[in-house]
Amino acid sequence: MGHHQACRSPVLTAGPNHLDQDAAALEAAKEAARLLFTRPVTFLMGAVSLQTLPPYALPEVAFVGRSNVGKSSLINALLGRSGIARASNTPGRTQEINFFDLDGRMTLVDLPGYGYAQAPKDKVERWTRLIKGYLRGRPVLRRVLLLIDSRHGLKDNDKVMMDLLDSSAVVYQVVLTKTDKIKASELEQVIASTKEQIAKRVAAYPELVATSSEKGDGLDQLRLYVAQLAE
Ligand SMILES: Nc1nc2c(ncn2[C@@H]2O[C@H](COP(=O)(O)OP(=O)(O)OP(=O)(O)O)[C@@H](O)[C@H]2O)c(=O)[nH]1
Ligand SMILES: [Mg+2]
Repeated sequence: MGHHQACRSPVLTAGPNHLDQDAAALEAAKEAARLLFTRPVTFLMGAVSLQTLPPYALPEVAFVGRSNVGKSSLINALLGRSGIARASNTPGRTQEINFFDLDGRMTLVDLPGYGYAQAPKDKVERWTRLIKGYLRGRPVLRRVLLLIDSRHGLKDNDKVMMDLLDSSAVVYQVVLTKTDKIKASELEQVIASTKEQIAKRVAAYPELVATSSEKGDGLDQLRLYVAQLAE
């Protein structure tokens, strides 16, 4: 530090120094978040009923959204590993609530999708009961990531899900998926309209994240959000 700087008043030097510190802190947090997602992951269990949910332990982050929106793919992409969560072209692939332990620091939860029209009615009812029961009755659930296909935006059944989360006071954050499938201008539009719609919601986290599990866009940003919730 030169003579110049030493002579400046503390007030004048506080600004830039603080910005440096903030930027350094942010970089450190990003690095820690990236690191967390390289750590060992273990599949804990798949629950097919509310009676068989695992006991409360670590903070949980749940991946929720319409069938085929990309929940399982996003979990794999965040972890940089394929095949941890089962993803597939067939809608309705994930049929139970799957719990993954991330390094004993948090639990990632992959839920069955909703809104799959071709699914047999009794199955849909069973899944709906299971998803609702889990989302309403889980004290360790720190945040729901509500996945929305960036090509489609919020659909009626997403709004029903948001109603449920609002009324259960579960904080949810919208994550747009499959951004590699649309143009940048379209993405901007869907971001703006989605933000406008979540602004009126009581339990919605105001910031959304636009992601592509395919290309990796937005994953570091999402890792940072999720890592803040780890123990
Ligand atoms: N292009 C592209 N395709 C994606 C992306 N994410 C997921 N997909 C594809 O979308 C399909 C569904 O992905 P899944 O991850 O199985 O979706 P899901 O939400 O877990 O589906 P369910 O378990 O049935 O509810 C698969 O064919 C994926 O390869 C993405 O970011 N970009
Ligand atoms: Mg799935």
